[in-house]
Amino acid sequence: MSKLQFDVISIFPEYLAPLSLSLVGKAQENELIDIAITDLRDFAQGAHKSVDDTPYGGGAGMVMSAEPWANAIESVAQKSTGHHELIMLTPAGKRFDQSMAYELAQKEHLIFACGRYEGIDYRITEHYQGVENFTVREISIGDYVLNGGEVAALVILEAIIRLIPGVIGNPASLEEESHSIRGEENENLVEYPSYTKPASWRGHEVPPVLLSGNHAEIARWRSAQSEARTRQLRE
Ligand code: 6GU
Repeated sequence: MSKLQFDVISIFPEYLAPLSLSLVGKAQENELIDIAITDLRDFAQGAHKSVDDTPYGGGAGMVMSAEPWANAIESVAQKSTGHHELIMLTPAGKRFDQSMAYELAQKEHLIFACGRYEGIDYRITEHYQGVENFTVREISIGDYVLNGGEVAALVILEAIIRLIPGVIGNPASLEEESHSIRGEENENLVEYPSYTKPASWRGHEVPPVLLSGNHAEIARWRSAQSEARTRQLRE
């Protein structure tokens, strides 16, 4: 299996520094994945290295220009010969979820375009939809507005990378966590609560069933907790 390639394009490369920490950092050290960060400014033209301009049609704020983005995208795409998933990070995109994380974890090359200001000239999305070997997706991480796509890229990368075989020490833990647990109608459920020693802490007791050693009953209790917590969240 060839390793997954991730490229992140941003005008604030320092914002992506956490990618060298923890499990994601280790996955790179262990060569399970490769993450390269590209500074959009390196592809800006002119003495002022400008990457934005005023919006056609008027309105507040600035729009990121197409040409530096195209040059940056083509620079990272030419490193590999296969298919490229171009991910446009925008609050106007499709909401990211666990099933999307599983889907993206199967791809060979993901390019994250971190827009800032009022976004990227929409012709970037339109153009690459028509370019061979490219799939373009517009993705949001939730219904609120961030200053740019960098934090969203960190969120999505972490969710994807932990699903790649070998990244997490105990892959069984992936099956028992929120959004991987299946309900009776195959819907996503959140995780049951967890406890560790001591059995009594500041007057709060661990639910006795967890100390019973009865695995069937523990499994039943945990399913019931997942169902109840999920139902409560959706009320
Ligand atoms: Cl991907 N970008 C920005 N700027 N804001 C967001 C977002 C993305 N997802 C939710 N809010």
